[in-house]
Amino acid sequence: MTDLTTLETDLMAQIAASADEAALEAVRVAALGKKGSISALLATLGQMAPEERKTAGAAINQVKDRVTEALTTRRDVLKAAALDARLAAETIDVTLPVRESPTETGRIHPISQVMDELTAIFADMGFAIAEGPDIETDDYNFTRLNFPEGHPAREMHDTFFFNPKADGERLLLRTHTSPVQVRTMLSKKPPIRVICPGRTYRCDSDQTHTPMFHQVEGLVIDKGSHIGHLKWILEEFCKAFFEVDSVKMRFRPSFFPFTEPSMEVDIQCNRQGGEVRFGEGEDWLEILGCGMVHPNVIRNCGLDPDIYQGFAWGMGIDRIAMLKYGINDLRQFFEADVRWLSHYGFRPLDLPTLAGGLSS
Ligand code: 2NL
Repeated sequence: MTDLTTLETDLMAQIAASADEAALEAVRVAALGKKGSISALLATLGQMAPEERKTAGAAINQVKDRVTEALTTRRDVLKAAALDARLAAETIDVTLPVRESPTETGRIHPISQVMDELTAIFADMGFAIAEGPDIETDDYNFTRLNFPEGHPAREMHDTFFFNPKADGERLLLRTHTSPVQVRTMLSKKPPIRVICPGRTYRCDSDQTHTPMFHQVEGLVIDKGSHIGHLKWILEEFCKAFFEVDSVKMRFRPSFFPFTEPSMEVDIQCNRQGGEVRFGEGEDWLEILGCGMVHPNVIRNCGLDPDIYQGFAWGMGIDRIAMLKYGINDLRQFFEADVRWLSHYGFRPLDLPTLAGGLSS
């Protein structure tokens, strides 16, 4: 009987010492499993005399019942402890603030914003948007635009040239977006109304010039188009873009090889108090160049200048973006500084529309 008592004490100690359910199960199998210690004792009953079997059987079964109960109790304790540990480890703090999505934190670059604004204004007037490659031929960038071979105007463009190809042709980075309009005239039938926004390149870098900059040019080709149409379009554009009810514009004679006559356009403004206000004041600010498309250009692009006339204009997007949004250093546009972008950038879902307001 002392053996039985020792076995019970031993099993009870093992049960109490089980740290998890797996260890407890091992104790159970070792005691009550087929080859377990209690099962082995029960198997000895068969060889006993009936009297002895009665007392021994009762004693072994009592131990078995107490061990089984202890196992059950310990299992419940371990299960509850395991659940408490999981609950503590997997805590979710539902009071934490929700992390903002990129549509909230991202910002649209002011140049992209201004391109979207320009597009909305000219699309509303019936213009299509045309795009072309940044790498161009000398023919499309210069020759067809009435730049004679060896003419100093070619040098004035500070062109980035590629090394000549095997056949001697020398490609270049477009110095203006005019080649896109050349491509449009060569591929589409008039009437043509397009604007061409995009990147342009000149080998020039200082306070007011970057080697890559952005331009938008416009082109209209039709029978009977004239300077009056051009003036109206530019005035309507300036009113819409600068978000004012009236603008005064000044057209000064100028020269471009691809237009005749050619003009530079100033817009009246007020520069008092360190900021520029449009629609008022006595100062003038140059914002674009324009003119009637030179007959040679119309002819070079496969159209008859006696039937079709046209006008065109071009302006620097970076410059008008600086004017509109009070940005004073051109180079900040290209520094990719997130602090600058979070200050000057635009919220991605506030798209510029004429109905909803361009910049509001
Ligand atoms: C400026 C002046 C200008 C054009 C661009 C053009 C294009 C074709 C034919 C004729 Cl295909 N003209 N473009 C015309 C006048 C001025 O740009 O100061 N840009 C920043």
